[in-house]
Formats: sequence, C-alpha cells, structure tokens
Amino acid sequence: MSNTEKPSYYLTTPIYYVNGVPHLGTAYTTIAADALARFARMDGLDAWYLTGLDEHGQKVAQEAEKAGVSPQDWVDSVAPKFLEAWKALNISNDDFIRTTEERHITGVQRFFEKMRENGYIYQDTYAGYYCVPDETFFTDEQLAEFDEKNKAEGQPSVSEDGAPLCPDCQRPLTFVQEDNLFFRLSAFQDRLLAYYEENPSFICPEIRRNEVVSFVRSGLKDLSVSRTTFDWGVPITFAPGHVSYVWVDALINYITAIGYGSDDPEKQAQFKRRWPSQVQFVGKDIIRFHCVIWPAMLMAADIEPPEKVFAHGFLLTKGEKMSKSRGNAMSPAQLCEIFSVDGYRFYFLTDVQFGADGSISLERMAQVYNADLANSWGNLCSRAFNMTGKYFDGLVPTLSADTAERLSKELGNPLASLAEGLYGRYAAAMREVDYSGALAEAKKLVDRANLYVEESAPWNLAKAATEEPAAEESLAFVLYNILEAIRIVALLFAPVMPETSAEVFRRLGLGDVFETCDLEQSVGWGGLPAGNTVEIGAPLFPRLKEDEL
Ligand code: ME8
Repeated sequence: MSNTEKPSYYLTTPIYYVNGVPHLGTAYTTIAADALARFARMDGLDAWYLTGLDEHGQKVAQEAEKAGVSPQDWVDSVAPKFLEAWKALNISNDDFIRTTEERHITGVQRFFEKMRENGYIYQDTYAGYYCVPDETFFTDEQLAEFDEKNKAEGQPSVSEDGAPLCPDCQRPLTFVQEDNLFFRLSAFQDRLLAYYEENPSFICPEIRRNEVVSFVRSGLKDLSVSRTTFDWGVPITFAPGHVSYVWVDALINYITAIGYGSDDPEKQAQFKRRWPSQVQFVGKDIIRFHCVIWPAMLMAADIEPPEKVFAHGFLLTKGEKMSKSRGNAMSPAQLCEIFSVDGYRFYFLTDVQFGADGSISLERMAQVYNADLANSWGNLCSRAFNMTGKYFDGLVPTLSADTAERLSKELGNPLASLAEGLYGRYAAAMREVDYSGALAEAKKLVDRANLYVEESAPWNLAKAATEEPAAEESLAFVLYNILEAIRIVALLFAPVMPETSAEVFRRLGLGDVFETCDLEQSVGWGGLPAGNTVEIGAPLFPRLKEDEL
C-alpha cells in the first residue's frame, strides 16, 4: 500500500528554544514521539513526525547581542547541535522546522491576518511583568498567588533588587509597558470548555485535563500577542513596528510546517491531509499554551484544534526538575556512551511512566540496563544464537509442519501461547501512549523465553540426540520456538530500540522490514523461515560493571 492510501498520522514535539543545547528533558519528548512515530509506521499508518526549533524572541535577541553576533547567525550556530543530537539518538523525524524559515514566516503573517479579519485582534497598551527566559507574561493575580505561596513556605518572591520572581523558573521578571496587539482569548472560554467536554481525550493524561478545565473555568484574559520594543520576530503585516509574540509565532509552526499559508497547491493539499494532528507531545510546563491558547487561536482562524495534546511529566534528578539553568543535567551523549543509544531510549520509556514525573539516576539506569537488557534480552539472544551455531550449524532448525504440531501437543509451546494476543495487548498500550505498558508486554515474552530455555534445557536434548533421534526433533522444536520468540520481541522492541532490533533481524537472516512491515501480521507465530542462517555476533548489551559508571 502506498503511503497516501494509508491514514495520515501526524505527530509533533514542542519546538525547542535555541538558548541551550539538547538535554535529557528535550531528548525525552523527542524520543517518546519517535517511538510512537515508528510504531505508527509499523502499524499501517502514514506517520509524519515533526520537530524543530523556536528561534525568535527577546531572549535570543539578547543572547546574540551578548555574543556580538546577529540573531540569525546565533540561531544558525545552534541549529546544527540539535540536528546532530537527534541524529545520534536515531530520531526518525520527517521534517524539522525552524521558525526563521520563510515558509513559517509567511504562514504566521497569514494566520495573524485571518485572526484579525475574524475580529479577534485589537490594539491596546500592555503594562505588566514578563519573564524573558520563559518568554511568558504573568498577570498580577498569578504573581499574587505565587507571593502568597512563597510567604507560606518562607521563600522569597522578589529578587535582591526588588523585582518579582518568575513563578515558573524563579528568575527576576522584567516590567514591560508597550503598545501591543491583543488576542481576544476571553471570547473562547465557552467554546474551549465545550471542546474539552466533547473531546475527552484532547488533553492527556486526565490530571492535566482537569488542571486545564479548572483554569479555563476560572476565566480567561485577553493575551498580548505582539511586541514593539525589539524586532527579532515575525513582522505583522498590518501593524508596522510590531513583531509576533514569540509563543504565538512558535505555536503556529505545527501548521506552517505542513503547508498552511502556502500558495503552492501541493503544500495546501498536504495541509488538508495532515491537519488536524493526531498527537502533540509537550511537557506539563507548557500545557496552557498548547491546550488553551493554541486551540483558541486555531478556532479564531477557523481551523480545527489537534486531536490530542499529551503532556508528560518532568524528569527529576534528586527531586528537582532537571534543566540546564539548574546545572543538574547530564548530557544525552554522555549517557549514550555508557548505555548505548538503544539502552538510553529504553530506560526513559520503560522506567518512567509516561505522563507522570520520573526520578532518574545513573544508578537506576545501570540497574535497568543490566537487568532488562544485558541479563534478559541480550542474554536470551546470545544463548539462542550460540546454540543454533553449536547444534544446527548456524541454521534455523527445520521441522515438518506435522512434526511441529505433534511436538506442540506432546511438549506444549508456552511461547506460542504467550505470543497469541500479544499484538493486541502491546498495540493497545502503545495507542494509549503507555510505553512502559507496551514494553512490559514484550518483556513478558523475553522472560518466558529465558525460563523456557531453562525448562527445556536444550543442552540435555543435544546430549540425548546423539542416541535417540526423537531428542533431535525436540531440540529443533525448542530452538525454533526460542528463535521465533526472539523475532517477535525484536519487532515489538523496534519502535524503542530500532538499532538493536535491526541487528537481531540481520542476525536471524531477515531483512530490515521495520518501516514497512505490517506489525500485526508480522508478529503472528511461525514467521521465521526454517533454514535461515543465524549469526552469533557480539553481545547486544554487554553487562556494565560499577566501575564503568
Ligand atoms: O518551551 N523533563 O521550549 P523548551 C521532561 N520553545 N521534559 C522536559 C524537561 C524535563 N526536565 N525539560 C524540558 C519551549 N523538557 C518552547 C516550546 S512549542 C510551540 C514552543 C521538554 O526548549 C518538555 O517537552 O523550553 C518541555 O515541554 C520542553 O522540553 C520545553 O522545551
């Protein structure tokens, strides 16, 4: 089936700020979206995965000035770092948008024109506090609430110079007074609440949905959507001297990347086909932008909101949100060197329940790596490939269908039984964006296969086979079952650990089918062709010793 005949499945990550290098937090969202994109492709959908960079705004302008370069040169110097990092993590994005690209700028301008035409933009004076690092406006009510909370906890809510601190990042806020354009966000309260009600899975998980609903119920204020005191942003065509507020500019990336605002009929067709998106991944820090402002902006421009925004939790190290500004971030590259890229991807998606906050540590990573990958999955593969080499000259054992059926009745086949219905359980978890749940299903087959090796003791069958041909048949049957379980697990692990699964497939003499296979059909029992050459190879996940950390 060609891609255009398959249902479109469009998924996105936030576009990250260029003020820092890729870190564990941004890598987390990017890996999670990647695993879902890879699963969707294997599951018969025409997935389109977008990520990119948020390159405008006051913070970028300030940083560039500090470095003595133009903002464009500054962002051009940072972008390759993200591209390299995502490549190193095996991210399979189909597009990468940068908000300084022409296709985006034109789209943002058209979007503004549309909102204005529909009566949702007006000019007024803004006077209030702004967090430059977070590029966020704060209302007096929000600051009062923060002040009250901090007083109760004995924490300061103003800096040494008397500037109020940002409720999100605790850095000093800047007072801004400007003639700005405003978006009539307040006009969307009822429509948003109705949208949440009619689309219960728009905001996931449930806890975030409740948070957003109660925020919107408490009333919405119009939002300042332009800035006039600097020019590093998208110029607004109908308001000379105004550039778009960076968040509004950034949110629109999700549609400009797929052709919104383009005059090219092909791009317009792409927009029609891809939008609304199926899943927009974000961290819980930016749900108000994505679940309140973004759908309201889309409604104001007569465009449907996305189907789902999934807000995951924070990665915490020693109980603190891990972030570059706090200096407690370990780099993805350093960790990949220790755990391999697949080991890294696996840890974050299996050990942190997607949606909740997750405490991460090097020690825990090593534990998970050694238990699940080195001792369990890697060891199963090593044993099975070695035994195939030793007992069957490196060929997948051949048995007639009749013999296999007879032995199945006589000896039982717990692996085939467990594999039955496995796709359904795994795919259901994946569709719920429950990576730990999906991986747990695959791990059950790994564990059962390791136990099966012990129970069936192929080494004893091999000894007996020298005297009785029946044992030779049993040995072939047992080993085939183990190799077949390995093939199925490799398929199910592929969205999370693509490199290792491709290697396992190669060692089993199978082609690289992950992008094009029909997962449901492929995980059906008995797909491994008898007679295939099996390569032993080096351990997939060498065990880590403590001194290697
Ligand atoms: O907010 N744990 O960009 P950003 C988990 N440019 N995820 C984390 C994390 C942590 N400790 N730290 C960061 C922006 N993230 C805007 C987005 S979109 C139109 C504009 C992830 O570089 C998480 O996905 O600050 C979070 O929402 C995002 O990085 C913030 O990235």
